[in-house]
Amino acid sequence: GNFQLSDGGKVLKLYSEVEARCLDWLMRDQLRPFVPQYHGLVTSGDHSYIRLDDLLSGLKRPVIMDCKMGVRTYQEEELMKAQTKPILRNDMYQKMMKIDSTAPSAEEHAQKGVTKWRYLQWRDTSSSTATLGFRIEGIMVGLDKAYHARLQALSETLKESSFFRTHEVIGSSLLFVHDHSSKASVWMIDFGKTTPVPDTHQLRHNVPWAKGSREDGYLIGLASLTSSLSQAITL
Ligand code: 4IP
Ligand code: MN
Repeated sequence: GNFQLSDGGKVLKLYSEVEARCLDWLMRDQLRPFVPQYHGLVTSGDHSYIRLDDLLSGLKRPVIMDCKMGVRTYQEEELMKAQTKPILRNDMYQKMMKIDSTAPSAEEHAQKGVTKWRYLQWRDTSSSTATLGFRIEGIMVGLDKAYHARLQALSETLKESSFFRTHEVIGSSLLFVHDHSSKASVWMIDFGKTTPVPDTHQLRHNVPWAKGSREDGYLIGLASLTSSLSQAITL
């Protein structure tokens, strides 16, 4: 996340209308205990921010892990844009080259650019996102059994949540947080690409994505993550 300022137990994150709408809903949803509490908008100069509880506030030498959830990290509209009016991104071509100089096609080498969809899709298939439904974006050192209980509780709550039933959750993370004095916890964060689906269209979250289905594979990721964690704990 692009956190800008910390503000006495709260953090200010650059405003996104999509994310603010999700947070408004989540404050009235069953999932509320699993997200940082939302304290509305703050404007400073030309910029607006959303004000959230600082999940690391009061922790000593906190240990964290950020897992990006779902079987894809691009929105369907990104695929459409790539097919209808492709915009070539040189920065994404460079990031791709840095990781694997054989990844771009001859055409992409010639253009020195790739579409955002191509880059994100390549990141998804070359990481565990496409196969396991999550990838670790930032790492911690050490595991805690309390994480397991928290993930179990989250999984139960997701079944009840009207927000979850009605939103395509893309690019959102589960943030694992603990330090040596307080209990471990897990939080859902980052809703900048999470959008409602029409009333007639409820998402299952536990099936593979097919173009147009809007499915995100969130529960595929949660199950893989939970079982990876169980294996790690018994080591
Ligand atoms: C990043 O790639 C992430 O996918 C960002 O997603 C995405 O931001 C960036 O797109 C893309 O360059 P790397 O992590 O491989 O560097 P997130 O913010 O969810 O991590 P979006 O805009 O899709 O949120 P650009 O277009 O912001 O560069
Ligand atoms: Mn983002």
